[in-house]
Amino acid sequence: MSEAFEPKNIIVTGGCGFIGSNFVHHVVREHPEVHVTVLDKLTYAGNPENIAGLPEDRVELVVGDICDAELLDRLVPGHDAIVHYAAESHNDNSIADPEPFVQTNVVGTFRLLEACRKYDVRYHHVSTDEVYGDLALDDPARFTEETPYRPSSPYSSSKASSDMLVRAWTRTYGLRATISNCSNNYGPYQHVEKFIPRQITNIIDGIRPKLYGDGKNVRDWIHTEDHSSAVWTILTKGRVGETYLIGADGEKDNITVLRAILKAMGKPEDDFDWVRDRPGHDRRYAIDSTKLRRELGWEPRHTDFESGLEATIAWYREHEDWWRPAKAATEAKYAKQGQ
Ligand code: NAD
Ligand code: TDX
Repeated sequence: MSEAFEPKNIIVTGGCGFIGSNFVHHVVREHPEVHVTVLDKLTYAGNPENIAGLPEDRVELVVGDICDAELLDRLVPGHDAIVHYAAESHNDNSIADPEPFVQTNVVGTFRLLEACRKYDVRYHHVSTDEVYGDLALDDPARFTEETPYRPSSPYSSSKASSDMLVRAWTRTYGLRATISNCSNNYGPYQHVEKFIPRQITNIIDGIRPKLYGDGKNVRDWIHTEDHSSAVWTILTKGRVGETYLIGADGEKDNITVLRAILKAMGKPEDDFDWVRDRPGHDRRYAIDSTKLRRELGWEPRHTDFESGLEATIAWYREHEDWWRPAKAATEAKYAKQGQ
C-alpha cells in the first residue's frame, strides 16, 4: 500500500447535492483536522440547506461553475485535493436534454483536471457503475475494475467520457488522481426525481408510485454513508492512477424495492402504477468491490437495507419543507414524459 495521503484543505465539488453533501457531513464529523471548500453551481439539484448548520470555520460554500477556468484559478491554489462530485446526475433528464450533461460532466471535469495539473493538486473522481453498461438478469457476472466500458445513456456516456479524461491526464501528465465507480446510492438529501425519494414522497402526497417497464430491472443499492467512507478511504489510502469499484452487495429489483417502501408506509403491495419504460433502460448493475475491500480494508456498515429504508422514509416524513419546493415541478416533468 502506498503512503497515506493526509489532506487538510479540500475542495468538494457538488457539495450541495445529494452524495456530495453527505460526504461533507461525513468529513466534518469524522475528520476534524480537515477544512472543506464546497464549490457548487446550485442547479435545480443543489441546495445550500444540505450543508446548513455545519461549523463555519470548517466548511465554506463558494457558489460557482466547475466550467469556469478563471474561478478555478482563484480557488484551487492553496488546496491539497479536489474531490469531484458535481455532475448532472439524472438519466431521465439526460434523455430529454443531453447538452448540460456534456457541458458539466465532460467539459467541467476537463477544467478541473487542468486546474489540478497547473497547481499540482491531488484529484479524486467520483463516478458510477453505469459506465460499464448493463448485465443480463441471469448473468452470474458482476462488474470489476477490468470490465470494458459500454455506457448506454447520455448520462452514463458523459460520465464514461470524464473517466477517460482522468485516465489520460494521469498517464500523460502524471496527475495524482484516483477514480471510484459506485452503485446506486440511497439516503437523506436525495432529490425527489430519483426512484426511492420519488416513491416515498408520492405516497406521502397520496399519489400512486410509478414503476417503469416490467419492474424487474436490478440496481445494487448502497447507503450513501458507506459511499462517503469508501471515497475517504480511496482519497487517503488509494494508489494514484487506480480505479476502485464501490458496492455493498445490495442487488434488488425495482419492484422489490417499491414493495418494501409500500409495506413500510402501510400501503397494499400493489398500490402503484406501471408507466412507460425509460428508453435504453439498463437491465442490471452489480458491483464486485473485492479490490477496495482487500487492498484498502474498507467495509460497508449500513448493509441492512430494510432499516436503511425505514430511516430514509422517516427522514422524508420529517423534512417535508426540504423536498416540497421541488415536488410539483418534478412530477409535472414526469407527467409530460408519460412517466
Ligand atoms: P445530484 O444531482 O444530487 O447533485 C449534483 C450537484 O452538483 C448539485 O449540488 C449541483 O448543483 C452541482 N452541480 C451541477 N452542475 C454543476 C456545475 N457545472 N458546477 C458546479 N456544481 C454543479 O447528484 P448526486 O446523485 O449527488 O451525484 C453526485 C456524483 O456522484 C455524480 O458525479 C454522480 O455521477 C455520482 N454517482 C451518483 C450515484 C447515485 O446513485 N446518485 C451513484 C454513483 C455515482
Ligand atoms: O419513477 C421511477 N420509476 C422507476 O421504475 C424512477 C424515477 C425510476 N425507476 C427505475 C429506473 C431504474 O431502474 O428505478 C431505477 C432507479 O432509477 P434512478 O433513481 O433514476 O437511478 P438510476 O437511473 O439507476 O441511476 C442512479 O444510479 C447511478 C443515479 O441517478 C445515477 O446518478 C448513478 O450514476
